Amino acid sequence: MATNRTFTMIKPDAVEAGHTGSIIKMIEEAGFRIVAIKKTQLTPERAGQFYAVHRERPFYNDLRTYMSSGAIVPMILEKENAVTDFRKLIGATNPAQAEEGTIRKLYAKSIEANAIHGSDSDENADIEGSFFFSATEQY
Ligand code: DGI
Repeated sequence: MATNRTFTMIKPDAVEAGHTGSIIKMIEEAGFRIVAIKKTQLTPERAGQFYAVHRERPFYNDLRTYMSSGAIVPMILEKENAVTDFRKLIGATNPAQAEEGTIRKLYAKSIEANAIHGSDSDENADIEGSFFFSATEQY
């Protein structure tokens, strides 16, 4: 099976609460290789660009404000079936519906402050990874 890549970011609620290390440990123990990683903070404008697909949704403004409210830890990850397996590892968008043992079940506070992002397709993984990392930052 082909190795491929996904994009993730640990969101402001989880970084602020000091869960970065525990979440990275879960990711590595699930067999993902970290290709790129950094700590940064989005402006409201950049957060809006990242979530542009949701711009017509009622929660868009709140999401932009929340995603720019503190530091985030974006990463590019590699594994067989990376996109699908990573979505399983993080669990449902709403932590109340996330399965036991998933990152969101363990660490998310709410549907908005839900601890972590995971790309939903190979194409979006490429687009989102390039949003944060240049080609020379991916090893
Ligand atoms: O791919 P996901 O992050 O699981 O979910 P998504 O792409 O549908 O939504 C992106 C983010 O937008 C999600 O992680 C949190 C936020 N969001 C999604 N649905 C709602 C929401 N925020 C609020 N407040 N209410 C929602 O219904």
